[in-house]
Amino acid sequence: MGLDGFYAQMLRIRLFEEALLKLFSRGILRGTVHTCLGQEACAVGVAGALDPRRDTVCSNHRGHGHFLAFGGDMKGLLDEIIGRDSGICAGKGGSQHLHSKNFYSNGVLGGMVPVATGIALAQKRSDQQGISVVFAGDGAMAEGVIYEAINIAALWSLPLLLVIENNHIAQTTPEILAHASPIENIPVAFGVCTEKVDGNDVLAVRSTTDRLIEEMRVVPSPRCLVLDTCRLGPHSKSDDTRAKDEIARCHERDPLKKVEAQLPAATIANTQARCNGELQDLLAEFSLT
Ligand SMILES: Cc1ncc(C[n+]2csc(CCOP(=O)(O)OP(=O)(O)O)c2C)c(N)n1
Ligand SMILES: [Mg+2]
Repeated sequence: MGLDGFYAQMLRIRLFEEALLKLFSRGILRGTVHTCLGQEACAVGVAGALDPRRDTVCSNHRGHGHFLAFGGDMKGLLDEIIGRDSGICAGKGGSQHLHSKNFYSNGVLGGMVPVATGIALAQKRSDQQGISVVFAGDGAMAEGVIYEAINIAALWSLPLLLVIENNHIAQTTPEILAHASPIENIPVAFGVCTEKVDGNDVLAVRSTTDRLIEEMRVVPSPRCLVLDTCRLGPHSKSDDTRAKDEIARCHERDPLKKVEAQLPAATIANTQARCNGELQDLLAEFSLT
């Protein structure tokens, strides 16, 4: 896929989630939603390197981008978030508790890492050479269950790719108040080969994931990919406690702007028109325009 393809995928996620926040403020959505605004390159770069027929993705509370980038159905997701029977989980899972094909998510912080480790064991025992991918945030990395799961994955050489999206904040708690040492030290302490990449650079995320997946298919063993990224939006709907200049610095790193700087203006305009059209058609189908 070329840069224009990556751009289109990231933009679809961006527009979909911006629409969710608007639907929330109109009282159309209930419960909560956590958007991945600003972190789209993590989702697109990782998921694009996977084989949806044999690889699995376990996601967290901020999982719409992971779901869409892994080939998930946007209409089924919107149906699910609205809480309709026609949603991908019959409207019972909502935004955070999704399952469709090889995609699973759960809102319990760190809770999917042991699940993904179990899936990795099943994958190692099958002859499909599938990889179990799990996303976790910097805050989740303070949960004890993750340490147990990494230990078993390393001990049993399981094909588990732990992707840490380090946006340096957990709701309102900055990383420096939650972790005694850099997050990448955690998997390294268990002997897990760990790489750190700019999570707002979709090409870097994709090429690194491609390489890690290739290595893991040949010799199953865990890997950790730490993605340095930034949350552009609130934690969930309107709860952002960060200083304005900190948020402004995140906007300077916007992964979409980074790609736009490398694309012809006509490509950007066409992609925007196409992605906007797709979203407007979807909202019209739901009578939500
Ligand atoms: C076990 C548990 N504790 C607390 C929460 C409430 N909670 C939801 S998201 C979140 C912060 C998560 O931060 P991080 O892991 O860095 O992910 P991010 O939101 O930054 O993507 C918290 C505390 C939860 N869902 N599960
Ligand atoms: Mg975080």
